[in-house]
Amino acid sequence: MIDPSSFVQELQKQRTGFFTGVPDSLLRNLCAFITDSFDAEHHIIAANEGNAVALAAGHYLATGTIPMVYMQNSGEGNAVNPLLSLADTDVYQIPLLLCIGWRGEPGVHDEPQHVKQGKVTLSLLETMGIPYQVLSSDEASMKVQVEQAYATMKTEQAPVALIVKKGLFAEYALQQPDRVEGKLTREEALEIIVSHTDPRAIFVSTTGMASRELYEIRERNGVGHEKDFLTVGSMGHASQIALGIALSKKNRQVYCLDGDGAALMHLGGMAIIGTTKPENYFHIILNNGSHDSVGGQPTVGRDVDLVGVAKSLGYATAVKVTDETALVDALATKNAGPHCIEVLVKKGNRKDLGRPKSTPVENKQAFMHYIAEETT
Ligand SMILES: Cc1ncc(C[n+]2csc(CCOP(=O)(O)OP(=O)(O)O)c2C)c(N)n1
Repeated sequence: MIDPSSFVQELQKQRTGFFTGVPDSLLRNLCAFITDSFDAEHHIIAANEGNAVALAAGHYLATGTIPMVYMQNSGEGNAVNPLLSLADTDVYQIPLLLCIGWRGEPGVHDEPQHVKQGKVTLSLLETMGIPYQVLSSDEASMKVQVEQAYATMKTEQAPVALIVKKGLFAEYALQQPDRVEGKLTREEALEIIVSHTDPRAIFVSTTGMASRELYEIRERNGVGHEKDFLTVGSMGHASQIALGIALSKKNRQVYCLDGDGAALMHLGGMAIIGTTKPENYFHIILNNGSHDSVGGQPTVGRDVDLVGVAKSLGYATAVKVTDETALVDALATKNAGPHCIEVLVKKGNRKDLGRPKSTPVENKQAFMHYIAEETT
């Protein structure tokens, strides 16, 4: 195992002093150490991985020192464009150290949304012409790999990736005081939403614990899962999946159950919801000010006015609620949407929270069947 502090020290020896990225569960200990160790000028949790690459490129342009960009391999997709059309040797030749968590590594059991990404993680880098090494769990070898990565970045003037396997980094718990307040847990908020909406309502839930909690609520209630589309991967896209459904199912209420991190990741989607104006659309943002599902690293969700954003982008109504009564009132609106309900929730989840037992394809089939037969 590698101590996150000794890994970061190796990067600092190479003059790296700027860190940016989107948190990942496999990089949880490293992300927590970086979050605790660097101030806002030296560490920025980006809205998405493509933004992180661009932010790091800006740092390089301004300082000539090589920044570090961390991400889950799911985020490679978001990063492909700036890696190939900005940092690449054929374009601006910008050296960046990429640190990528390898979910779905072949041979290691993982959730379905990680399997394909895990299989193509290395070949995707090869296709992009980005040299990589799978980081060693032996401290001395890790140091050599880091030196080699910097040597390559300097000679090639291009990004290089270090791939991080599950369990590589030693435990490091986030020390930062938890400044996020909330009365309801995310799961309590979801329970209230499910029980105060039309029984024919359709739900599209976001990536991470929210989808797992929604699944368990249905199990507890002894009902099926056919009303719910669980966006287990594709973080940040639940709101547009819900929009696509709402536009074609105008006689049904469609609820996007979003996270603050996910909503911020592709915030532009809210402009499309606000201007498309689906009257049957509810955008519920469960705001815990953090990437709770992957370790609780902070987002800027509690520092920005999401209600103001929704209003300015054309949502018919937008409210912020903190307790059950206000949430139930907001859900009871009979006015035409789109509506935005920001629910301030606590961080954290039940320790015994399970995972969906059905496959994504089974989920999709049951969902499509349900909404097809309920068209009229
Ligand atoms: C593109 C991409 N980047 C990163 C991740 C890893 N990831 C999964 S859930 C999550 C946090 C989501 O935060 P938020 O939407 O605020 O919901 P919360 O977990 O706080 O309920 C992250 C970063 C991912 N799945 N996909």
